[in-house]
Amino acid sequence: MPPLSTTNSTFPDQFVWGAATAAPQIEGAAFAGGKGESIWDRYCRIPGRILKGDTLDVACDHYNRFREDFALMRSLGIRNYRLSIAWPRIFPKGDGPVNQAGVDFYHRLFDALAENGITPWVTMFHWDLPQALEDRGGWTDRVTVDAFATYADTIVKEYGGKVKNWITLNEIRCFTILAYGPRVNAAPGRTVSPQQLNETYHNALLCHGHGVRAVRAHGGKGARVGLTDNCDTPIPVTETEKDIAAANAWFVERNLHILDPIYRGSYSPDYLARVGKDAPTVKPGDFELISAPTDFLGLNIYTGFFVRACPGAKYEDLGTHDSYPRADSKWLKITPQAIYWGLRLAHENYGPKEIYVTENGCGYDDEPVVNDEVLDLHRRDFLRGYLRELLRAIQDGVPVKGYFVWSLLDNYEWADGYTRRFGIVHVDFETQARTPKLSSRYFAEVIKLNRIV
Ligand code: GBH
Repeated sequence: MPPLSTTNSTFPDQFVWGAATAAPQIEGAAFAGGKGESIWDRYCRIPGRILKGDTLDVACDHYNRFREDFALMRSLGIRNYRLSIAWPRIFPKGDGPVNQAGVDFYHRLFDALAENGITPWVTMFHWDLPQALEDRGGWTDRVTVDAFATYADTIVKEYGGKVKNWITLNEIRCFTILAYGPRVNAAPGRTVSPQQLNETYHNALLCHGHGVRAVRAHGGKGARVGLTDNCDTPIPVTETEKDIAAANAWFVERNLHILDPIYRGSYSPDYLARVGKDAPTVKPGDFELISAPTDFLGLNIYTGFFVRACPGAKYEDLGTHDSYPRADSKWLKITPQAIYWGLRLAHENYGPKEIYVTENGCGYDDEPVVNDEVLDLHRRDFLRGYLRELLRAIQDGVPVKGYFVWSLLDNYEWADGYTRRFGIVHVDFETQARTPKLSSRYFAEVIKLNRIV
């Protein structure tokens, strides 16, 4: 047999391979160790909001099992781990007194990572706002911005010796627009006026700025920081000039309210025309804070929307038929090209120095363990297809430096509870047994050989 050609499937040297999680989705111990209540701890108890009424109380019990989980990561050869710190574990009321037990917990966790040779990539905020802050206005009020500034300073000072890669916020639009908008599907689930809604993400952008400021001030040597955004991603129906131009127009329209302030230091005239009297309040100094230079952009890319050129309009968004292939997560159409176009359009429009795919993966319902195995060939195929398109983006000049699979473990999938499983490692939520799925073995091989296998 001729040798396998690997020239077209090999990733650049030093490419960062990792797995991602978030504190509220895996830690459990929701009311232990002095942790304060988060908006999700409250929201998940509202009848009808969460599939099967699942709560975050126990989740993967990672709070008590992190050593075992890190040993498993190590055995799979996963050397980079994106995790989040639970704000209410550090400041149970959002601001005010620090909870020393929470501070100590993450010290132990970072030490255990180091012992296993795993590099942490730490998200400061992955949606678990302290409920006490929500009671004072939450994301609609600058009280949250002030509290976040203190929180960011505190954690960067505390852990800066152990953590060099910081991500400020995860997916601003999900904890603002989806949480305070007209079609609520996230905590706190409080619909506010259109003007207030625009304040929510302006406040989130300010927090991002404070996160960057905190890392520059206290991060120490080699500290780096960026935002993780989940840009809406179009796919040109044909990869031809006219459809690509249409896709680009769609991309700009759908993402400018978050990426323009960060990369250009202002809201664009198009955005301001669109929101009119509902524009957020911008105070002197806001944009200096928001647009402070970052080291990288994190992108979570799961799915795309098909767009084509349209006479007389900027684009046509085609929507998809029910029969379009998707994961069990209903919103997740299987569209490998989304990762190519999301990366490429972010690069062409905003030119971040480096881009990391901070999440990509798929949620399926029913992956039974049989003979100590989960044969998730659907996930293996999903990952392989997306990695191919990611590599194409690199080959076309997009500076993608790393990829984190979502997720290490099956976990609490927000409004979908424990039903939609995203892990490359299966979790039995009755016994807390972990079983690596076939996809984790596949991913381990990709990491080891640094190429698509
Ligand atoms: C990410 O969100 C999150 O960062 C992560 O915590 C999460 O577990 C992971 O992806 C998998 O979902 O039901 O129509 O209201 C991904 C982006 C945006 C996808 C909100 C689900 C809800 C669509 N998410 N969306 S809908």
